[in-house]
Amino acid sequence: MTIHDWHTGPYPARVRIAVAEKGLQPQVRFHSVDLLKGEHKQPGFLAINYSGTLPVLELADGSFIAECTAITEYLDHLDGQPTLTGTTAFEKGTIHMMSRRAELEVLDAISVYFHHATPGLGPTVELYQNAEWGLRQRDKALRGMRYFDSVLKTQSFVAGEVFSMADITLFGGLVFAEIVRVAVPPELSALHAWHARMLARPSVEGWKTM
Ligand code: GTS
Repeated sequence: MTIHDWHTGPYPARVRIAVAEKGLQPQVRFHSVDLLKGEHKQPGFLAINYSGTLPVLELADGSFIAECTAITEYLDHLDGQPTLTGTTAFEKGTIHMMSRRAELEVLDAISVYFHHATPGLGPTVELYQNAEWGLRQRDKALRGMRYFDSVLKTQSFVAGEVFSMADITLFGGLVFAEIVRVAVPPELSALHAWHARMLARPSVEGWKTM
């Protein structure tokens, strides 16, 4: 399998962590797509992912799967023993709900802030910017952090008592927040404690060096 990504990107981090959680590193080759040069917006890349985003998983038969959630589902089912996306109907539903919520309320919101209210990936890539929209999304992300702090006050992980894809998604949000210097408010102690537990996971420790 080949994963087309950018080694420090927050969304790529989600898939790199999933690869490590599943112990799939020996089966994966990484191919770097230069975001700063806008390679992800060139026709060659758009042919494999219409959305022009990273990461993209390329399979041996030449097919492609884009979107972190979809790639994580695929990887999680390779050995028939899903550990990241749940096994029962309730687990699967809850994990998808919380992962999507982490995208909507934190990760995607921070991403919009980055692309609209900061220089983002530079003038070659950022053809339209709306700073007010970006700042609103930063504030949305801060509200999202408060929500997840309240969730983590009553349970160990984002989707319950078991580590899952939803934790990886929220972690991606905090990776992006750190890059753009949106600090997690200090009083969100449950979110900080969860983040420290995430940083101690071998899959997370290793994602940058993969
Ligand atoms: N919904 C997509 C997913 O979940 O895969 C979003 C992917 C995404 O936004 N990826 C970023 C990207 O391609 C990569 S990174 O910023 O995390 O490194 N951004 C480039 C752009 O121009 O939007």
